[in-house]
Amino acid sequence: MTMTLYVVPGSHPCAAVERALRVKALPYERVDLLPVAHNFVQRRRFGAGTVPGIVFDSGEKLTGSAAILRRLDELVPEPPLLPGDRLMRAEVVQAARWGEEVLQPVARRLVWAALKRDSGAMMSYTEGARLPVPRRLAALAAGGVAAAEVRIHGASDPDIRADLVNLPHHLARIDAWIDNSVLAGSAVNAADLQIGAGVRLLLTLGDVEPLIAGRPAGALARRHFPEYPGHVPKGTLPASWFREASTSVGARLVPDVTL
Ligand SMILES: N[C@@H](CCC(=O)N[C@@H](CS)C(=O)NCC(=O)O)C(=O)O
Repeated sequence: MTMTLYVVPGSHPCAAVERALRVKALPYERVDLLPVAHNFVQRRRFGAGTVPGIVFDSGEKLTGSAAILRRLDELVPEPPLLPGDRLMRAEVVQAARWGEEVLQPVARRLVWAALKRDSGAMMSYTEGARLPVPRRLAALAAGGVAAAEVRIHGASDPDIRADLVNLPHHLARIDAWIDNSVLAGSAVNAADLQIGAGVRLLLTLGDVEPLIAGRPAGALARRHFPEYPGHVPKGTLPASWFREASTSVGARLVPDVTL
């Protein structure tokens, strides 16, 4: 089976799917697209503007990391991305959905907010990618791209400050899932991939990395995504936002991790 995977370099849902293809030892061709421009390309090819998108050798086309992971499991059942045990499977499905619907946008917002402040760091996310335009040109467009992505994804300053207040709760939830073996079990599953990729992207932010580094969530991300492009230096996001988040009412609440 051969397939073509359409990605934006550094995109975490794309990384999740790419890792799934490797877990299943499936050969694929990867096509790197540039952020914002990818929207038009994807819309034309798939009818939906996001990455990842995949074209199977049958001609079948699919976008959306969750849908692609599900389809990969149908087409190539071994090794499975969902556990055989019914109860554990339900937990993994729930965690994977949270990883896509809750954590994924948080990581995306934080990265674009940081890149808007330091657009020079954007090219670090394209390391190892084969860009469709000369790198010099891509670098020139970085500032405009970051500003557009901040608008597209609603990554305004108040959004980011709220994300930073919520982040410890998200990390506590992930650590609890690891504790219950929903994540980081003996076999990699769909939730490891969705959540691991989101945390791994967050680890590329020098300002956020210290909040994650020593935690089980950080180890999970590095285990499944040892290599990940991109780095935004510490000090890019205002330090006052982190102080404010750590002293907020939200930070004093016991994280709700009843799973
Ligand atoms: N939940 C979807 C989201 C896909 C998504 O939004 N991908 C981003 C890149 S990480 C994208 O293409 N955004 C559109 C844009 O940037 O214009 C998935 O997991 O596939």
